[in-house]
Amino acid sequence: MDTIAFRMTLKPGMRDEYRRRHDALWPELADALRDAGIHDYSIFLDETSNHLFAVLKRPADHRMDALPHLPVMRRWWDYMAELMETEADHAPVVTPLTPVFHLE
Ligand code: RM4
Repeated sequence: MDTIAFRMTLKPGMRDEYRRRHDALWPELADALRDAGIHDYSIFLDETSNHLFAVLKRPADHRMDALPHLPVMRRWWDYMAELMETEADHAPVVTPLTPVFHLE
């Protein structure tokens, strides 16, 4: 099992709406994320920079690469695009984070 982390960016003033939408995460999207092998998925906001730090666990045989091709993922990214910095196709701008420390 791997833990990975990545950074995304929230647009200014969108914290409450971002949280509200994730509190009401579509069950169909939660199923798709779990089917891809994701679990223990958390997102933290740095309110000084608007950076979102996402951390999740996944097995070696995860299927996260398929997520951008799923209609439910594309619908979610379209829905979230007004709140987040995105690529032209509405996928969030993602910066992978390098692990530098871990304490069991
Ligand atoms: C985030 C972003 C990510 C997604 C989570 C559930 O705002 O869209 O891609 O995995 O929501």
